[in-house]
Order: sequence, then structure tokens, then C-alpha cells
Amino acid sequence: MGNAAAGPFDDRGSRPHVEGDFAAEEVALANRNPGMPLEALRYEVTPVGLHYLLSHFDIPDLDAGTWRLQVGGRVERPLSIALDDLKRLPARTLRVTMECAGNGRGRMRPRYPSMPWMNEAVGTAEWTGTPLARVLEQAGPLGDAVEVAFLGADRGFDRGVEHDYGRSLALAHATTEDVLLAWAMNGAPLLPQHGYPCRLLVPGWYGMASVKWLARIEVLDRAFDGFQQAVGYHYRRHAGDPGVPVTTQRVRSLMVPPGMPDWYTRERCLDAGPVVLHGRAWAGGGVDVTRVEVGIDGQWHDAQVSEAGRHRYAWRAWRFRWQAQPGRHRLQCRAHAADGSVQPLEAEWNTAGMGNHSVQTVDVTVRAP
Ligand SMILES: Nc1nc2c(c(=O)[nH]1)N[C@H]1C(S)=C(S)[C@@H](COP(=O)(O)O)O[C@H]1N2
Ligand SMILES: [Mo]
Repeated sequence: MGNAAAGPFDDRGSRPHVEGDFAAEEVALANRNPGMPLEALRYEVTPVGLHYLLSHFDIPDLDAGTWRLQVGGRVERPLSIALDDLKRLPARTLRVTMECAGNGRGRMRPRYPSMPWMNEAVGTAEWTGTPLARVLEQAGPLGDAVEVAFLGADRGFDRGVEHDYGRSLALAHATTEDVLLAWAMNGAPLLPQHGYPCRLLVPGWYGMASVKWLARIEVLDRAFDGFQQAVGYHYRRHAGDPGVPVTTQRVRSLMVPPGMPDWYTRERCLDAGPVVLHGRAWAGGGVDVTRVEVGIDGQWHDAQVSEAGRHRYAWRAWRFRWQAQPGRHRLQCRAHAADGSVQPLEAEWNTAGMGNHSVQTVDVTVRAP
């Protein structure tokens, strides 16, 4: 499935964990993959240019006029679909909070060398597309079909393995109405960096499942063995641990850092008096957020969670009125989900720093009026 054996780059195995300064490679990845500035949490729907980005290889050069989506493998009728044909099928729009599974990895100690996110690898968009189920119905999966693989038009190497970026879903998941072949984001055609002309959208899952620049769909009678499915995106306790696949997002909340930042250190300063702390909270898999707490110097208080415009896969706004007293203060937020899960105070790390959802901490200096 797109995995070639010998290539110019060795498999050096899992990269060793590191301490200290960020490497030039990490800085270069950070320049290619911007995060959402946390003040953009103010937007219910993130403006496209403020949504985070994560692209493993190069952004492919695709043209909507000549693009075709190939559907093959274990199907009765292999298809080659043009974008206009896809757009003629019934469409849906879903508001979805997407987050990278590596969000927060930059705080891991010692650190796994990869995209060094702090906590800004998130964004919410209104995605419009055709339910994948419509296309799979046309193709007609054979009786032995169990998985559906999605291959992007982007290709590169990871740990010596050359591959098209690819992921898969169980057939039963792929045929649900909420999995979309998305061709619009916030009402406009996808931008090149977000998967133009068409991407998969898997609401409630970490971002890796939502394959951009979709080129091929393969219906399989076995588990997909592509690198990003079989090797990447696992929670592993140690090298050699077969691990557990990364799937749905874990419950999380973030706050807009209050006051003003210092340009370089990003340390915050604000004036004493009433301050409205606010942010957003979400949980994966369509699970609801039930409660958000705000920590002020280690004391937890319930925040007000908005009931406005509820969307199954999108974050909810929360706010908390704080009477800021002069001095140094530690602000935190912590969300709870309907499945009983809650954000941990300390990160529980796995080898590649995936699925971190520990509470955000913002230290502020409050000055006297
Ligand atoms: N084809 C392809 N799809 C991809 C990726 C990629 O590198 N190539 N990155 C994935 C990852 S890890 C994430 S977090 C999301 C990010 O989507 P965005 O860049 O539109 O925010 O895309 C996913 N889909
Ligand atoms: Mo990601």
C-alpha cells in the first residue's frame, strides 16, 4: 500500500528523546506548520488563516479541473469521480473542532523530536462536503470488505519508509453520515494547505485521520498496513511496545491568555480588577463537555459553559469572572466530559508525545491600579 522497501534514507528507528534547546529541524517544522494563536479562541468558527496546519510532506500541486478521486479495491464498481460530480451529490456542513494528536508535545521532557506544538494545534471550521457513504454506496463494497483506506497525493519518507500519506477507517465507521469528503471550509473552496481540492473529514478524531489532498480510496478485506496507520499514531509506553492506535480526541479546554504579552517571552501582564477569563472546551468522538473549571493559584471554581449554538463536534465557549488582585498568579482551566473523563493536571506521556490533554497553565503578573 504505497510502502516501498529500499530508499535513500535509513530507518534509524524511533528518534531518541532529547533534552534542552529545540533543534533546527523542530524550528523548521514549526515554521511550516503554524498553530492557532490562542487569542483566536474568541472565534466560534476559526477564520481559515488562523486555523492550525499540519502537513507531513509537501503541499501537492493539484488542479480541481483535472483532479479525480479513484475508488477501488474490494468494490463491485471501481469509480473515478470528478469534483463536479462529487459536488452534485447531497452535501452536508458540519462544524468540527480539529486538533493534532501531537498538540502539547513541545512540553514533553525529555522530548520526542517532531513537530513541537505547545497547545495551539487546534481550530474549528465549518466543513462542507459529500458524505463518504454516498460514494461507497455507488462503488458497492464486496462482502469481505472490512476497512477503507484513504491515500493523499502527498508522498515522502518517514523512518526510511517511502509512502503516500494514508490512513484507514473501519468500514462501519466510514459509512456513517458524519464522515465527509470535504471540498469547502468556512464556505469557500479548500485552500491548498488544507487539502485542496478535497479532503476526508473524520469528526471527533484527532486530525491525522482527516486525509488531505485525497487521491485514492481503497476498500480492503484486511487491516490497512500504511505507515501512518500501522507504525505512526500509536500510544506506546516504550520503544517496541505494540501500543494502542490513536483515535478520538481527548477532553480538553484552553483559555485566551488575559492581559498583554511581552513580545519575546510571552509573559503576561494585566491590571488589577474584574477580568473575564474565557476560552473553549471540547471532547472527542461526539462526546459532550459537561463542566469546565478555572484554577486560580490552585483553587478550582466552576466556569459558565455556554449553551449557545451546540454542535456535536465543536468546542463550547466558557467564561469565568475573576477579581484580579495585584501579584503573580497561576491560571488554569480543566474540562470534564460526559464519559467521565477529565483533563489531568500533569501530562501522562507516551513515546511520541501523542494525545496530551493536560491542563493549560498561564502565569500572569497583575499590577496595582
Ligand atoms: N494527505 C495528508 N493528510 C493529512 C496530513 C498530511 O500530512 N497529509 N496531516 C494530518 C494531520 S497529522 C493533521 S493534524 C491534519 C491537519 O489538518 P489541517 O492542516 O487542515 O489543519 O491533517 C491530516 N491530514
Ligand atoms: Mo496531526
